[in-house]
Amino acid sequence: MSFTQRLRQVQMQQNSLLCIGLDVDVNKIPAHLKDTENSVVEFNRQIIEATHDLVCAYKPNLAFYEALGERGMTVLRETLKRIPKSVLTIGDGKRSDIGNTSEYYAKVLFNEFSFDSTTVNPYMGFDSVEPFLSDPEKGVFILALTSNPGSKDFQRLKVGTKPLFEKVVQTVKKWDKKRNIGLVVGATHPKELQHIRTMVPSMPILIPGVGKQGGGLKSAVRSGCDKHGQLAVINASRSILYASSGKDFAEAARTEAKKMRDEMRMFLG
Ligand code: OMP
Repeated sequence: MSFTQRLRQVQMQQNSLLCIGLDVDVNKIPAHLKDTENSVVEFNRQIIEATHDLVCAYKPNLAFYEALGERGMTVLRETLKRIPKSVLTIGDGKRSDIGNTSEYYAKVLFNEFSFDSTTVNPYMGFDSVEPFLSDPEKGVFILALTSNPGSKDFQRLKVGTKPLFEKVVQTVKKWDKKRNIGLVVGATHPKELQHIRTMVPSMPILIPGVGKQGGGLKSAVRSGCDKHGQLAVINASRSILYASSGKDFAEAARTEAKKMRDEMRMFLG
């Protein structure tokens, strides 16, 4: 089964488009957990336990685990163990390099950590992306138009008459022989998201940038989904993880995640 089919199945079973970004910042962990030996694992465990029925995916951003030094890899592994198999995982590393090195990045993400999918930067071209594509079951979300202000510096530059990000979308579509490629498009660009969805009617789109970055949920859902109301994976990290800094953090995360999940269903109609 291809990654795109897996995503459809999980979104149908979970009845959710929501992805929670497990971007755990040790400085923001509730005070009562800070003294425990495995505070980050315990924080993640409680977040996952409180929200796993509301999401289609969890997306640990590798930066937050690498920042923990040596123990970061153990924390990541222990976190992944706690994610039920009914939900997909996205290892957010935005990696890519010359083919030989990319092969090792792919090995780390897909074999060592067994992520179901990852984010990849297309700037170095096909040979840098190809090693991530070999297993049809493993998904590769390629950066098209990112949510941050700097996305205008390169991604919107004109190549001929079209912006570079459109060229990326057109090209990546041709690479998608195994139906395991998706795109990353920020919720902060609603018009462009709508246009990109018309260019790729049946490709997964990871949509970060709602919540703290100011992107709207309604446009993310209405413009990001395919005609079956699927394949948009809408990510929120800080707004859910840190909904409360008290002992009730997991409950507050659940309340926020449920609110988002329910709003998404409402926007789908
Ligand atoms: P919040 O702003 O806290 O919801 O976090 C957003 C998450 O999505 C972070 O892990 C970012 O690294 C990631 N992200 C973006 O914010 N913008 C993008 O364009 C792409 C990503 C990503 O690839 O996930």
